[in-house]
Amino acid sequence: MRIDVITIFPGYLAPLREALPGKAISAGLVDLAVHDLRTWTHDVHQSVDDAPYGGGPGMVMRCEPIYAAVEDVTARFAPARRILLTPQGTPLTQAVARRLADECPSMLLFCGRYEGVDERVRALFDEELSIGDYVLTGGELGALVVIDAVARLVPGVLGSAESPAAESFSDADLLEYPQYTRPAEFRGLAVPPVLTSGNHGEIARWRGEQARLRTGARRPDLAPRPPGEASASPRRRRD
Ligand code: JB8
Repeated sequence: MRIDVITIFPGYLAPLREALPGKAISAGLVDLAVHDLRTWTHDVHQSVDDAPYGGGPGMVMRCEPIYAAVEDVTARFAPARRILLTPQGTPLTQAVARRLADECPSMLLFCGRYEGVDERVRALFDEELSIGDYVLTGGELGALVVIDAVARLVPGVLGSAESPAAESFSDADLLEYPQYTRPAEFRGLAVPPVLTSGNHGEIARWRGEQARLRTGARRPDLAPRPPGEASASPRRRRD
């Protein structure tokens, strides 16, 4: 998968060169290119923002550099999906990450800053994504999260043992069951005996039960609901 990111802070994307996404890049499974938006400015100050029409606090990102950048990257790399990170976007879920990994051989992510982008910029994008109901100072952290979640689903990035398909539960339906490794007893805390029993049927049953119990206790919003029962009421967004 090819991923292009446009930002005024290219250094913000550096963490992706570490750990698993970094391995995916080194292995050639993910091709990440980070572009500095100021490359597409022409004035001596390389300005990307201006005061809002109608007044009000802060600055708004200007159309011209963003259109030039997105059109240039599009002409060069034909991204299959052009995505704007914004608090007003569709919430990122595991299903969204899976869809992007399955459908997109390439994608372009644009990270805004300041009070946001000129409204006319939205027309450049196929999708708008939000990573949660809180307000960040810009889209870079959202891009990191989207890329991490999608890159681990690219075929070959995870080893076969840890591959999502090999797990007994899909990533998002249930919380993980409790995990243990050696020693069998640590500061008086023992590993549940079933895990050292060698009975793989019993172990799978125990893990499934623990995952369901944990999901019901901590994330009742994820728990399967009888048909017809209302889900939690949606909350209104401020930003
Ligand atoms: C300016 O919280 B966020 C987010 C916040 C932002 C911009 C983009 C995304 C641009 N503030 O997802």
